Amino acid sequence: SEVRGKKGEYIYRSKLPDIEIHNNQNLASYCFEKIADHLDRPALIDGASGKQYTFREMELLSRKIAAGLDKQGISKGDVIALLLPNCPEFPLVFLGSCVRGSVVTTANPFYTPGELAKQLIACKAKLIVTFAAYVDKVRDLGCKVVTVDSPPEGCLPISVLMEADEKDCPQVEVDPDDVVALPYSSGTTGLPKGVMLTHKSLISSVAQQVDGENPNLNFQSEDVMVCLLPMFHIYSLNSVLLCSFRVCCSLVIMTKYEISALLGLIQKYKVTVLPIVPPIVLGIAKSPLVGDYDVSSVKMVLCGAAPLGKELEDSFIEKLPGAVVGQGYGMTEAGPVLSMCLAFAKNPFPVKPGSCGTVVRNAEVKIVDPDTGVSLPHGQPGEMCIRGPQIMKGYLNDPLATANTIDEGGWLHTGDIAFIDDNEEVFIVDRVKEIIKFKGFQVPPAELEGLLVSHPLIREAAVVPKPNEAAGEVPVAFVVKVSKDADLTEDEVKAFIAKQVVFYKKLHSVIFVDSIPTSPSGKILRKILRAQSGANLPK
Ligand code: 4UV
Repeated sequence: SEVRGKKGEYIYRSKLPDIEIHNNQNLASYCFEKIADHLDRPALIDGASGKQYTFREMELLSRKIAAGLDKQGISKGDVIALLLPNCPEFPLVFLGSCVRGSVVTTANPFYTPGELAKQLIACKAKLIVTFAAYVDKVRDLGCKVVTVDSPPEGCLPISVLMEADEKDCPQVEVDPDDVVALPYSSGTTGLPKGVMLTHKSLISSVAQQVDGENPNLNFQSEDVMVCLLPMFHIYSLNSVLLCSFRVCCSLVIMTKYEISALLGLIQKYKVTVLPIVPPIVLGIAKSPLVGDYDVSSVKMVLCGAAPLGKELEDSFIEKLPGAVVGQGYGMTEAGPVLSMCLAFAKNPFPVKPGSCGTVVRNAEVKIVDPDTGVSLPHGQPGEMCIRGPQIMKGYLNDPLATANTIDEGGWLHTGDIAFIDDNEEVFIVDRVKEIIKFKGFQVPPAELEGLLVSHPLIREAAVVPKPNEAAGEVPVAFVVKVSKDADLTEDEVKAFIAKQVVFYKKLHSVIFVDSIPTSPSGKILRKILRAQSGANLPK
């Protein structure tokens, strides 16, 4: 393309050679491509109950579920919602939906009815798969509701999907650009939006990680991975579920993360691959329990979704001396993986602590000056941009937000400030986007600001991150009251928000101010507030 040819552009690539990626097929066919030799291997193991599904059963169930979805009126391109904590049914229904040619949107089952309504109405979800405990939150949305456990009145049992006749499985031709997954993300600005990930995007992303003679993430069918990260988040959906299916390794599923339960599962199933996030790294580094379990099977620890400090990484390595510890850097819109630690490769490369890995193969990265758009050489920090077959098709029904994120040259702008060192490793140093990350979960300031100004006594509000050891960041609000003597306390504001949002979006503190600093164009000057949120409050 013309951008590539421009003189003076600095473009970064993986140290691994490009590979041929067969991304013009159904994502489910791609995931099942190698199962023939592993049919009786456990694909999914429910950690709590021990219940297992082999690859043979998983593949058969994907066709049964596709038939069941069809019977329930789900056509190609229709959206179904998974409102599930981690459980075997999540990947089974996801794969069934791939086979049907429908689209899965994922949401946190702890979301409030308000949060769920916004997403499920916007994407026109037709059917929801959930547990009985969450049904009341989605009753009014006019969707069919299927429950994994015993169905409350008006809902259907999951047997309508799992026990359908696979002979009724519809033959569906998918186009590589058909959407297969629709996670929600606020991206670089504004409210959460539906991220259209296609069969091509997800096949490409998985291939960039685990395919090729020298895979970037080298795990094989003999490996055992543990899935404790929430499946509704793209990190788990892609790098844990889809990657494990592609290589035919076993996946031990944890519904509720708890450190001793995790250590027990590692010991029991001889877990070799441990994908986690920084708060769990912290939990393990600090836990005296690790010595009570045999965790010597763990050979690879992948951390991502939020920054991992070097000291923390060092103290963690002491607990798991036999493992290679490294980071992956992802963003929902990027498909999601942008860079991956090359020490995880089959023929590994030397890497530095604190790096987020090297750009994945079959993709290009640029670091641009956020003000001028000029691309920058090694060592200079700027906005990380990525291009490749794995990035999203766009935001659902939002061409403007799409155009603001993917430029005419096909580059996806991340809103992360990073530099690439002379060893081609990515170091994230700052963020120019609004998003706050609480334990790796997205907290979109625009959503909280919208709720705050809906309060009759609040005129203006701005929400910014404040550093926090346990969570990485927590949201704090700057609030302007309608008048100086308006009767409104910090606790009242916190409670007003808390009842409307999932736990990790709750405000940590509220600071009453006379005005919110804005640019001449009316944009909140978040940098100023971020500095104040760190300085004004006790750490
Ligand atoms: O959209 P999102 O919630 O997406 C993610 C996805 C993360 C990963 C990580 C490893 C994988 O293997 C994988 O499949 C997915 O978090 O949030 C995107 C933003 O989170 C920050 C950064 O600001 C992104 O734009 N972030 C993600 N990973 C890192 C990170 C990291 N390793 N270090 C620092 N910040």
